[in-house]
Amino acid sequence: MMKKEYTELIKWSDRFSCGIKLIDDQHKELVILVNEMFNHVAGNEIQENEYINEIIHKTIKYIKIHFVTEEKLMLAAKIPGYAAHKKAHARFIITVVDAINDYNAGKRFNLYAFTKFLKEWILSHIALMDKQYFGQIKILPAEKPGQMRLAMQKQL
Ligand code: FEA
Repeated sequence: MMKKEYTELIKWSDRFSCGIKLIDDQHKELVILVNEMFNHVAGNEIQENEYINEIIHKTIKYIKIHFVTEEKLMLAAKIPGYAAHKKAHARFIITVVDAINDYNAGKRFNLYAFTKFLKEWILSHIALMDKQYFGQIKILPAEKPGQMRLAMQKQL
């Protein structure tokens, strides 16, 4: 049997970079996850359930770490737009939690739809909203990048 070629649904590029390594590194993890999901080859029912549980676990872990990281840095930077950005995160979390709850209630987990949802989030939120928000940090007055560094050190 021919081995399926690995295709990058999303290729990481500068287009996604917000200029802060800590955040970019976390975003890269989501890009890797989406590419993995896109390349997943379905197995039997037991293997599929295991795979879906693994995806759910990785997504929850990502959400817990990433949004806390971003929101802490945003608060430290004191740039306008925090509330709207946090709301966008909350909407994303609700969609993910709804999909997980449906799955736990016995509905089929639509891997294709979930992959597409995450891909669209990367193209909209990461490439636009995160980039725009964290891009402002580069043009902050002198004392603010210092605050950012402090906040980032606490994160690490
Ligand atoms: Fe504002 Fe970052 O959040 N992106 N993710 N996921």
